Amino acid sequence: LPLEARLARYVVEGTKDGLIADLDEALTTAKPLDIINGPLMDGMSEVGRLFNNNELIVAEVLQSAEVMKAAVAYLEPHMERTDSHAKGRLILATVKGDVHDIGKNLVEIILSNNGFDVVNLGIKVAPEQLIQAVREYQPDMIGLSGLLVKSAQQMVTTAEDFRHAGIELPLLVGGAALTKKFTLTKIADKYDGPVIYAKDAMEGLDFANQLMG
Ligand code: B1M
Repeated sequence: LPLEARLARYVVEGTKDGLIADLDEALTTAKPLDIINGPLMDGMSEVGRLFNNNELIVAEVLQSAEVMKAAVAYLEPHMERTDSHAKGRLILATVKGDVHDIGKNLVEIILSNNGFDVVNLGIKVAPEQLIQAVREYQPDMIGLSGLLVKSAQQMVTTAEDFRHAGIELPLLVGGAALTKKFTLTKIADKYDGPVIYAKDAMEGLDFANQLMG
């Protein structure tokens, strides 16, 4: 198999045998982020498709996620980083009821490599925990991730709770089940500050730079 197909296959099959050697080979010609956004994401999309067709069980998807995480962890030290720091602080979380964290963690890596101070609150983070964290960490921006359809609704609820708590910080949202339209209508409707939808982590960085950089 060609290199790109092999990289996608590690994710689909949930195996790490040979992964590092192939990542090293890929790094000789491609940038770490292009490896993630290209073959590794292709593998994850295939996992999603197979899972949707009941051809994979949750335990297998979990193994795929492990491979993806291991690959991202291996690639991270090879990523470009800027020397500038203290551009601003962002608190980041996967919303209540949702355990998906690979995309959120990618946002953390990319923003922290580019001079932002990121406080990663983890997964299944309830609005009250977020409000508490805003008070504790005094961020310049809040980032929410969620992949389930119900997570999009949870973001609306979270935005509403922020409004009641008087929080108007820029709110960056992303995740597979969200759309720009949903963000600008449903979420923004319940929030007093700016709400920005990012389709991927790089777009998240662009917005963070525009707002805080
Ligand atoms: Co789940 N899962 N999963 N899953 N899973 C999806 C999301 C699903 C679409 C699969 C499918 O059916 N085709 C489906 C959702 C259906 C729906 O709601 N419509 C689904 C389901 C149903 C479930 C369970 C309910 C299954 C079950 O238990 N029966 C369960 C939910 C548990 C829960 O959350 N309460 C579940 C569990 C899991 C695992 C634990 C096994 C595992 C997650 C492991 C982990 O994250 N640690 C898992 C996985 C791996 C997936 C798929 C296959 C891949 C997700 C992923 O990591 N993608 C996924 C199918 C798919 O997405 N195609 C699926 C790679 C990642 C880099 O992309 O997170 O989208 P993503 O991030 C992107 C952008 O979205 C964006 O940037 C990233 C790219 O740069 N982005 C942001 C994300 N957050 C951002 C925040 C930002 C900015 C950009 O700013 C703050």
